[in-house]
Amino acid sequence: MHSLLNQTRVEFVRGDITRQATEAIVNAANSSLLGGGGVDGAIHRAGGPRILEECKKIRAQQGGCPTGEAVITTGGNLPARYVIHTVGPVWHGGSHNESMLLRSAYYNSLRLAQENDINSIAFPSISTGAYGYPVKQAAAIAVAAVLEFADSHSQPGLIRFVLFSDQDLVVYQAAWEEAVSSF
Ligand code: AR6
Repeated sequence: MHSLLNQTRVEFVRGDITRQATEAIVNAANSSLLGGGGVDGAIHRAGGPRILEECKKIRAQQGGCPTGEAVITTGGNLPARYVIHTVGPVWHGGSHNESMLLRSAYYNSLRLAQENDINSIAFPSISTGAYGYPVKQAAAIAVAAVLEFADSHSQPGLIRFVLFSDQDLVVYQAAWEEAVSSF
């Protein structure tokens, strides 16, 4: 499914983020930037050691990546030229600023892409795996952040959500339709 908003195309697909040929893919990282399981593990495995080398340099400069913020590295051996590493919040029941931090993770990733003149970007479902964020609530925040960004920026011209299951794909598509209809 896709949808056009001003000059931005927003797509929803089921797939593996490491296979995406967008200019950048987003990693659901942790603050250490040293890798982990889930999407993070898959990206480092597929992209090779150059990604971790650059993560370590960033860590040496700024001591990791706070929750809600984003940093950029090479894509190494991936089809994508860049990886934008962002850190979503761990779900603690919803009253620990989780929604604001999740929104920031998406928004700051898009801002970093735009600053680097990146014209296409793919997102996974940040925080809904190991970090336990309920997927319906996370999807509503993710699509709202994208809608808000695309409304005021013409770049990236392509924003793709890459969901790992059909179930998540349906949830994200429904969240998008709901958000667009009430925007
Ligand atoms: N492509 C697309 N989506 C994927 C892939 C893939 N290759 N692999 C998993 N998913 P998670 P989080 C989905 O746990 O919740 C790591 O250890 C997965 O099914 O990767 O933000 C980090 O180092 C789920 O829907 O990210 C952190 O410590 C979604 O991606 C922590 O996990 C996110 O799951 C971050 O946890």
